[in-house]
Amino acid sequence: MGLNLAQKIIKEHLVSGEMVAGKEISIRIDQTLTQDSTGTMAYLQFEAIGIPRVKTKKSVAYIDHNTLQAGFENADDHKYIQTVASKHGVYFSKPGNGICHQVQLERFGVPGMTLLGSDSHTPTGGGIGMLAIGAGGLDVAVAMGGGPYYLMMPKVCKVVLNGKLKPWVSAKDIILEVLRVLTVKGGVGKVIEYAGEGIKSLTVPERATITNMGAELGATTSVFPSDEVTKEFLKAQGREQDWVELQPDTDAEYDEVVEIDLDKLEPMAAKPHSPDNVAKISEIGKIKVDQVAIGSCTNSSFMDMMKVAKVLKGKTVHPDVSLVIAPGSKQVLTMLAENGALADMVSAGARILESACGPCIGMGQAPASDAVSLRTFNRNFEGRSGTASAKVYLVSPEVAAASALAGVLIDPRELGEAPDVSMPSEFVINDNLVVAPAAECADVEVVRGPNIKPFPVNKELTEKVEGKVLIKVGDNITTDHIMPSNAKLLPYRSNVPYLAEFCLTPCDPEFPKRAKENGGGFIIGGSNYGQGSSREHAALAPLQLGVKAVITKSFARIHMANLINSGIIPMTFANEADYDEVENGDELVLENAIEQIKGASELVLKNKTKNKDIKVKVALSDRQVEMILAGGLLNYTRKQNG
Ligand code: MIC
Ligand code: SF4
Repeated sequence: MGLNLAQKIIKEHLVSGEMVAGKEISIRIDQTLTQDSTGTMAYLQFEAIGIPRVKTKKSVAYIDHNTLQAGFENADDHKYIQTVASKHGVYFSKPGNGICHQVQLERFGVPGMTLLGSDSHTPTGGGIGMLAIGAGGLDVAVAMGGGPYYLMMPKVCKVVLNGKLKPWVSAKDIILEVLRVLTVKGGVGKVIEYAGEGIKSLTVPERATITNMGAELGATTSVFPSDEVTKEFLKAQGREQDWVELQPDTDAEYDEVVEIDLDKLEPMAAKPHSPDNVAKISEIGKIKVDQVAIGSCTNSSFMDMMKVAKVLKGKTVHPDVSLVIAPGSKQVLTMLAENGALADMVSAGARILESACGPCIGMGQAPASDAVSLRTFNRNFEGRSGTASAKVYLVSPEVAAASALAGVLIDPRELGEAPDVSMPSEFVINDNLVVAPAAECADVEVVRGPNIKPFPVNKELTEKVEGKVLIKVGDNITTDHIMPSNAKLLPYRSNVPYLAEFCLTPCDPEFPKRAKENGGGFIIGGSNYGQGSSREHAALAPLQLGVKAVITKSFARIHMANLINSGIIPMTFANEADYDEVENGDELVLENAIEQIKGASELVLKNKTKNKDIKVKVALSDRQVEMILAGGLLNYTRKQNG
């Protein structure tokens, strides 16, 4: 039987396990990336592991998330990351160089290699034919140290793209359509592999828009073949030597197939408050728009920006609209400045932001109360923009630019002929904002500001795990609910005790207080609990507050791994109906915890308040069982190393 693309790359990197879907495997990691908001934790953990120099082919530390620097905290974190990176053999991408995923694609991504990143949108690298996976900082720290990355062997879903996109319809509309079909849970446990005639007409940055937002499907990753289009892109980036051809075998098998006719797609939007709440622009109608934000790791490539500049050229942004644009990288911004497109944007009234995540993670540009904000980003979870009452629609750059002029959401096809934008045959290459690591570890002193606090580490599992239900939440709870991120909180990513005071507060402002008063306890969640970001703070903050287990209908992949890494037991209801029976304040106890966790996948949890047994599942590999027993990955690794 032939192999599909995902299986080929996995096979090439397999360290342990059998390539059977649902079984734990481990793979060798060639490249890693970190960004500043998850990076401090990743490097603190790397230091705790105690390996002097990274063992990957290339590791890069980016500063792109928190660039406001409203106080010393943030600048301190940047200094820490720069010095710790230099000491341990990691390249440092300075603030201003761009959004990690955009820069990684442009300058470092190599088809066929594996990339592990402490950011959930790491799969952007799938656009260039990498197996690029998002993970918690600790997993990335282990990978930097040369350890393999453990994951469940995914199923592979083939998405066949037929035909060709019509004018004004873009790559964003393709991934919105995939989200409409598969939903935010549809990719869990799967790699999404793109195939079909239609991919030939998609450039690498367009493919990267699709693999980037594959994160919103809950997928392990998404991947495109590496073909002539990939070669052209690498050549234009001066990296033709990095190209290899990668195709699935002709008799490759897939677990699932989805077909999409590109000719039939229309401009679409994901309506508030979920990336899978997708409708055609023509169906949504001409709603009034207050803000338009163009950029983010999904849609900030040179081509995207050129389309926007051409729509704006010679026009003026509607008086009631605030338009902000953040080009994705220094390369993109330089090219826009050199060819005059930047002037077209500015003279139309766009406010240009630095090449960073910015409004996507609530770092500024929070919309007005009840405002409608159109964003070319990938997530529109409630409150993520920084304004709880804002209504965020996720759209393509074409829809965003056209609507910024019109003042209402419009189908850009109303503007007539679509702008003609083609891939440059040469990008402007200048990597002067990438600082190479020091040749010798000893030459660098790591600088640690007062905001960098020790992170919580769990203890070995006890015989009895007991406590109260501290909170009960519904389906699709995101990491933005569990550990909110915005301009006020992002500076504290290396200060878990402070962050913990805000844990789950969007769901219940009293949660941190209650958790502390009760000496910790249990969280009850619905399905797809923990979707979204890779931030392990969504596990570390509950750990700080004494949370022992989280019981849900189902988990999102990265968050579940982060809980296990923190030694918090992820349980799922064996019988989903039991979710309805558990209430806030109920006293729960897992007797003989060690024996139960070791012995069976189905455990009995007692609800003492209701005098009822709840059957729960703990779907852990043998290694994960050992991690829970040891009290998390760090303790487990230390134990392994004696
Ligand atoms: C996000 O888009 O939510 C983030 C901010 O990039 C996160 C990482 C983080 O929380 O620092 C992600 O996607 O993993
Ligand atoms: Fe940054 Fe937004 Fe991309 Fe996350 S999704 S990496 S915050 S641009």
